[in-house]
Amino acid sequence: MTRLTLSEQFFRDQATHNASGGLSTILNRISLAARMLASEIMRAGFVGKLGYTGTTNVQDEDVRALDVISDDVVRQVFAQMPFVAGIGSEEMEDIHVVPGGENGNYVLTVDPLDGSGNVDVDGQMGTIFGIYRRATTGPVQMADFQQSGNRLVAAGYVLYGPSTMFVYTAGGPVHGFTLDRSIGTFFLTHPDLRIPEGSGNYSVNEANETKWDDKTRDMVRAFRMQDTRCGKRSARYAGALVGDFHRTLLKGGIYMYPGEAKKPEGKLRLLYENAPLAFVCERAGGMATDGKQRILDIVPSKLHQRTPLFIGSKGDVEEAMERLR
Ligand code: FBP
Repeated sequence: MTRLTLSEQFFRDQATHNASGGLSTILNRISLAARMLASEIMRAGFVGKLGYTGTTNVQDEDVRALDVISDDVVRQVFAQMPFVAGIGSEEMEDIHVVPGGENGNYVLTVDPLDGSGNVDVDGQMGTIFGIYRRATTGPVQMADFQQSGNRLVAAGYVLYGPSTMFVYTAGGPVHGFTLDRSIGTFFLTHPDLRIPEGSGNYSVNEANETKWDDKTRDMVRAFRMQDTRCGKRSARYAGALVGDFHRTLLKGGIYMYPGEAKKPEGKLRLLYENAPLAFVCERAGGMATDGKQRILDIVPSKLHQRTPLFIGSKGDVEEAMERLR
């Protein structure tokens, strides 16, 4: 059976959405970055690229060697990319103006290596991306990124696990592709993904329980005690948002990163983590909120703005929200 390749699917989406040739070119570049990163991750142990660099990033988080490598890959792959004017990245403090992208119609948001804490233990990691049409003309500026997730043109993620998967939507169905490493090509393996209802796991770092407010604590306990309309749920937590979300997308359930009493905005970033995954989740029939409102309705004010995240099967997210009211 000859499977569609990623590029062929992109061209189909482009035709459906009358997207300029730029969109499929951008998606193909993201696919190139994904294949480069998959190779870097596989070789990191051989070439001494595990562990920390001894520096911290704009998030005041310890930077790992692979964080630097993933940032370099994104910069290289998008340099002289005429369709992308600017990039908002977890690893860059300010907007990255793309050399040669002055006339680009799009901006890219990216978490180059999500779950980098898993690199030393050969755990799941990912890359998350979102693509917006520019909101302004002239030099790229913050206003181009101050768009709600409703205005995303395309979004998705790459999962580096036992296999490397590329999952995206261009506003229509969500499609999953698996990398054939022997020929460096992604092939369609999961067409038109739909998130199941009434099944799956709940996924949250319960070690944070003492930091939550009472309603959050009671809500998570209800899932743990299987005392919700969602019935029996096992706990799963990969420590990598992309891995936990991908399992939730395929099996159903809910992933939560709640706000904390002292950090009500939580840990995860809106522009390059929560909004792209919310776009995928809703196009697959699921739901994503910050506990009160749709993630996709939130207009970012800052590049690295954080929000709480409750994402997954509609029934699970609705139950979590009812218990948080
Ligand atoms: P980054 O690794 O890109 O900073 O992403 C944040 C993250 O690692 C998520 O991937 C993961 O779900 C979460 O933090 C884990 O946080 P914690 O260790 O606090 O549970």
